[in-house]
Amino acid sequence: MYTLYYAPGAASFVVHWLLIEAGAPYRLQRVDLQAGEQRSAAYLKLNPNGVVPTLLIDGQPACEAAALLLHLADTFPALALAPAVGSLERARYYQWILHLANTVQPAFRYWFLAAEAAGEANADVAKGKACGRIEAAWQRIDDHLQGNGPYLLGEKPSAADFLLTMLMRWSRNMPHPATQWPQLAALAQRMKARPSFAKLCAAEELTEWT
Ligand SMILES: N[C@@H](CCC(=O)N[C@@H](CS)C(=O)NCC(=O)O)C(=O)O
Repeated sequence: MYTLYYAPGAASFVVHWLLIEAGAPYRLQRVDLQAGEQRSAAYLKLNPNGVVPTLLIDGQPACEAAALLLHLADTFPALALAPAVGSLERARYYQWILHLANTVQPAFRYWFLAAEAAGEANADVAKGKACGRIEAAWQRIDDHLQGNGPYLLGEKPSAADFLLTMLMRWSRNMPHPATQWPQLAALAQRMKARPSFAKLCAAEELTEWT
């Protein structure tokens, strides 16, 4: 049994999505980020970073969205979302997940929380830089998908595409959302067509980009 500490549409989204794909038994525990519940003493015991997601696996906490994604893809091999360990495809799978988690995801924190990252006086500059970094990433990924797609690893989806889709969703209200890039738009369409995506949006009560 899993328990997912989540906030609607947040970095927990991709973990929730995999749990639904897997048909795994889980319960949801909503964390009110606006109210600062992520900084409560009780929550910090589970996740000292004070962020969502946290996943209780048999009662024990684990965190970091990309790590949980990798873990779930391996735990449920029937999903076929993780290439064989030791294969070249697996190396590329790690490459994409780490790139998305290390490079693209942190740029969103600068976009959404520029003042926290760079100070109030520098917030606009930081936001502009973050926007540029995110758009450059979309361009590079779109270039990759052109000829190598339709998914990041080629013909078949992997867990990396789920992480990419979550990040693309985060860009929906930016000046240039990811879906303005044609290959990314096609990938988003395919991922959103999965029955699990509608279930996920319903469970998180999301109404945008559904
Ligand atoms: N590296 C972490 C980042 C998680 C993260 O930044 N979560 C955000 C929501 S998308 C959060 O909980 N923010 C609350 C806060 O920073 O106070 C992960 O991928 O799990």
